[in-house]
This record gives sequence, structure tokens and C-alpha cells, in this order.
Amino acid sequence: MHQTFDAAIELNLLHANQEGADYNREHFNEWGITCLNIMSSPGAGKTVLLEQTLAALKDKLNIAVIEGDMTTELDADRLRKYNVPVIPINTGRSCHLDSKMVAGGIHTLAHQYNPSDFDLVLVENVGNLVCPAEFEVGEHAKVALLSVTEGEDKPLKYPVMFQEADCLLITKIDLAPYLDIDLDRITANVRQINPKVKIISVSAKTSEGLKQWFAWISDRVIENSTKQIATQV
Ligand SMILES: Nc1nc2c(ncn2[C@@H]2O[C@H](COP(=O)(O)OP(=O)(O)OP(=O)(O)O)[C@@H](O)[C@H]2O)c(=O)[nH]1
Ligand SMILES: [Mg+2]
Repeated sequence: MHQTFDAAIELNLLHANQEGADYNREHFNEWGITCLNIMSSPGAGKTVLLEQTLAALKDKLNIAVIEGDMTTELDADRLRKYNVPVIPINTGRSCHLDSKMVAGGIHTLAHQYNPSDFDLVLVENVGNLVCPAEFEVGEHAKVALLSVTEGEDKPLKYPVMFQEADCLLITKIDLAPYLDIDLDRITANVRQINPKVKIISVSAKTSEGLKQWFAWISDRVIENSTKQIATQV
């Protein structure tokens, strides 16, 4: 009985979140913005990747960041150095961003800037390999990071994030030679969970793979704006 009741509550929660995510996406579409939801375990390298991404792309695309963390603005402060709008969201005790929190971030962005001026909103989710994948925030694509230090088995043990991802970045590959890890095994495990996901191996330290990542982002922005224009005609 309790179990049925709990399942019903969870379903309602996810349903309400999904409605909010659809609403956020409608706004992004109206403004011609592509939104990417960046997710991983704590410390897999999301903020370093965003730092590199802003440095490389901020003169080509108008970018804003929604920065989710349980507490502090430490990551937001790191990204503000790139002179792009960074909207911090502290989730308190929650281990993920939800669509309502991101709606608040969008509201702040739209209040302070002309939202139609932006091409890309990057959302850095709270570091967690499970919950963020369950809660859409209105993104057009999900990006998951898995660092080589986490182990080959993680896609099999925490499958939801890997099932949901459109792009999987295997990060910190500069560290692979120092670890007892098989990069091909990571890829095989990811493919077992999600055969179609785009996989890019990167190192923020040596810059290996970053050009491929920047190209993937640019392709998503072009593809999405073409779709948005087509639906407006
Ligand atoms: N060697 C190496 N270290 C990296 C790389 N990318 C990130 N790191 C290091 O990993 C640590 C965590 O990086 P962050 O970018 O803060 O990770 P994060 O995913 O944003 O962490 P949370 O926001 O707390 O979940 C830092 O000490 C980074 O310098 C990489 O490609 N190579
Ligand atoms: Mg971070």
C-alpha cells in the first residue's frame, strides 16, 4: 500500500517537472536559444570543461550559464571571469536541478538581458550521477561526463544517466596512463547501455578532444536553430 502511494507521488512529481521542462523549452525555442544540460558525478570536470568552452566559443556564440550547486557560488565565480552572464542556483538539500529552479534562472536572465540575444544556455547541474538524469529542465540535449578515475563499471551500475545522454564525454584522459583502466571497456559499457550516444574523449589539461566537443556544440546550435525557424514559419 505504502509502496503504491510512494510510486504515485513520484509519478506526480516527475509529471509536474516534465510540464515545467516543456514550458522552459518553449521559452528557449521562442528566443532561438539552444540549451544543454551538463551532468556528472561530483568532480568529473564539468566546470573546467565549461571554462574551456567559454574561452573557445564566447566570441562565436552568445552564451549564458545557469550554474547549479547545492551551496556556494564557487563555480559561478570561476565562470564569471569569462564575462558571460552566469545565473547561480543553490539547490539547498536537493541533489539535482529541477525545471522550476531553472525557470527561476531563465526569469532572472530574461529580466537582466534580452533573451533573444543568446544562442546557447549551458546548465551545469549539481554533481550527482543519478538524480539529475531523472529531472528534465527544458534542455535540447543532455551531456554526461564520466572521468577515467571513476572506473569502467559506472555506466552499468548507474545506467539512467548514460541511457539519457545525447553526448558522453570521457574526461581526464590525460590521467589514464596512471590508472588501471581500459578506455575501450568504458566505451563498450557505455555502448551497451546506449548504442547511439556520441562519445568524445577529452582532457581539459592537454586539450585533447576539445575541438570535437566544440564542433558537437556548434552542430547542436545550428541544428536546433534551423528547427526553431522551421516551426515558426
Ligand atoms: N588531470 C585532469 N584534471 C582535471 C581535468 N578536468 C578537471 N580536472 C580536475 O578535476 C577537479 C574537479 O574539476 P571540476 O571542473 O571542478 O569538476 P565539477 O564536475 O565541476 O565538480 P562539481 O561541480 O563539484 O560537481 C579539479 O581539480 C580539476 O582541475 C582533466 O581533464 N585532467
Ligand atoms: Mg562544477
